Amino acid sequence: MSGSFEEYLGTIIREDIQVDKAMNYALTAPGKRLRPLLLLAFIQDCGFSAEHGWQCAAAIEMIHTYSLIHDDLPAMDNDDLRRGRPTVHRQFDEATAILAGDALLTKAFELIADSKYTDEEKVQLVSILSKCAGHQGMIKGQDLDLALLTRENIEIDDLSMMEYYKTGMLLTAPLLCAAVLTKHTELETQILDIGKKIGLAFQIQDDVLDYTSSEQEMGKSISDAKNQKITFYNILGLKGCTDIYTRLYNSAIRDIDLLPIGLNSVKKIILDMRNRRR
Ligand code: GRG
Repeated sequence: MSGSFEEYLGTIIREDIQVDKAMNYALTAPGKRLRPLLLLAFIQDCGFSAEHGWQCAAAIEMIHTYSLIHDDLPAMDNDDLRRGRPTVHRQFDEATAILAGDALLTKAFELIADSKYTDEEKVQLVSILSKCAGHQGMIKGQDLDLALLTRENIEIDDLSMMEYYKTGMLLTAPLLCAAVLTKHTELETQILDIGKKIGLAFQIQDDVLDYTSSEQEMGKSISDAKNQKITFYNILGLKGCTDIYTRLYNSAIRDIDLLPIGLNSVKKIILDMRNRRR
């Protein structure tokens, strides 16, 4: 990620009280920034400057960061390590972690509302982000995930549906937002399809990494095995998972090639995702 976007991220929340410190602690931690990268690559491929996308990319990263803080809480995965650092509730306390997550989510929408985008773009961006993050998006995925914990027979389709909502929708959001910012909303259907593929591929790969990578490499707690969660890895094994996620990433890249706009940098990011080790 370019130094300047990182610097910009660090300037958004002015530190005053404890919750601001916790927000910045989580937001400026070394995440992979995949969602901002996808958005910034898309708009640059369409001839816009990266800076044009910063506010929206930061808003998405804030929503993603909030979801990680809350996902790590004792009531959820109860994890100790995230982005190579103690989780927010371990570094601060549980109440502060809940507040920091809530505040990052709301701040994301403040950032869009106060941004330099046109009023029409703002409304479209808010609509995409609220749908992708909300009760018909990421939160729905988390709810399905909790429901699966008590189920005996879990099929691939159940996991795929849950992951589509939990991880896929927020990975699709940067592409949908970039389409708004570059005036390519006519590509929504194709983008939804591409997002679905990379979201599922990313999550299947995450399940593999949970078993094949170390906490140190991943920078986060490896808790699926600890929590005895059924994952793609349990059902399909290493080879089955690797075949499927590689096929999904490749298929997404072919879909991008069929679009009427050239998205070479986006394709490169998807290739990097395919080869990631964390
Ligand atoms: C409201 C208490 C409460 C909880 C909600 C919203 C939520 C909990 C959970 C969202 C689901 C979630 C955290 C999905 C994980 C998706 C995922 C694979 C995250 C890891 O993404 P990376 O690898 O992380 O891009 P970095 O740290 O690199 O940004």
